[in-house]
Amino acid sequence: MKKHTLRLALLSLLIGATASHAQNPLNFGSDIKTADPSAHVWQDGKMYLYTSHDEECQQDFWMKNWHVFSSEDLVNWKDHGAVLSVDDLSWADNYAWAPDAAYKNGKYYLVFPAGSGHKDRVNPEKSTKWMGIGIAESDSPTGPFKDAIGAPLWREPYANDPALFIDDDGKAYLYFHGTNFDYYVVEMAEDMRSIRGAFQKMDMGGYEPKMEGPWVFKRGDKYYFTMPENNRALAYYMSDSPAGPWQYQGVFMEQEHNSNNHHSIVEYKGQWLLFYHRWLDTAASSCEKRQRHSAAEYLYFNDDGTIQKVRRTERGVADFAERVKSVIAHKD
Ligand code: FUB
Repeated sequence: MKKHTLRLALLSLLIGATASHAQNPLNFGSDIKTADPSAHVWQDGKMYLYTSHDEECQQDFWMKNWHVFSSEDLVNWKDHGAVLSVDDLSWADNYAWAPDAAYKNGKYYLVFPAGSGHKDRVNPEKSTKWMGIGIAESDSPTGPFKDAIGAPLWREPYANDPALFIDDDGKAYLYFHGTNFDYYVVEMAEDMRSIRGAFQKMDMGGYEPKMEGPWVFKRGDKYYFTMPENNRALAYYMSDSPAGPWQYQGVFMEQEHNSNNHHSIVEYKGQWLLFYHRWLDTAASSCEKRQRHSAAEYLYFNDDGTIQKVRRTERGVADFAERVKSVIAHKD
């Protein structure tokens, strides 16, 4: 009996310890529901997450604003609030979907999809929904951001899920999800207020599944184009150039609950990190459905540059600060 009680006590201690170290979903200090986290590390050495914001129990992805969060240890996050809202736009009133951000010319840019109208799921021909991509700027990484041109960057094709990649030579490339325009890239003009040149169809090596939410990053001299394949499992391509040709490498995070995922990848303090969202049951919620929450995991590469499979964990990057400290200690 005594042995059994001791075992139980040890078990609850262990569960308590694990729970207190659980860091997924990320703790933003409130029960705000966030999705589509785009991670960036700016000159001040902090990690910034630009996210979309699901209203409680949201229906059909009607979303109104974008938030920014910052952290230095990936455990304690500061919510800088809604840094831009569809109410600030003259050309859209809904669909504040997956944003991204960039730093160029001494300014911070928020690139965001927004739109108007309704999607008619029963009679799609009656749908009036339209989406485009806007660009907003600020002197601060935490905004507030101001719509830089008072219009979308273009009206056709229908597009959302922008990802901005600034290469080492300062050129800015914009990737996105577009109707009949997936796997296209377009350069941004130097002042970031318009696109430069034509949309370029990228060579994806003959494999072009349905996708949304692209992300591009560089590691060493290799470029990575990552995306949720069929809007679900995270998959990637590699290339020697930001515009391809790309070679498909496979899935690095499996799908969960047949639900969408949206992600970003960044190196911070020597660790490669994957930010993504999970659809989780929310106990204290007024609706009986899963809602989206931002989460993070470590990302590991093989010697040949390929990405190792990532599992979703509750612990996430809870030990980030200790890890960074121990890497520094081992270097000394
Ligand atoms: O958050 C709204 C939409 O859901 C995003 O734009 C897609 O990538 C998916 O995550």
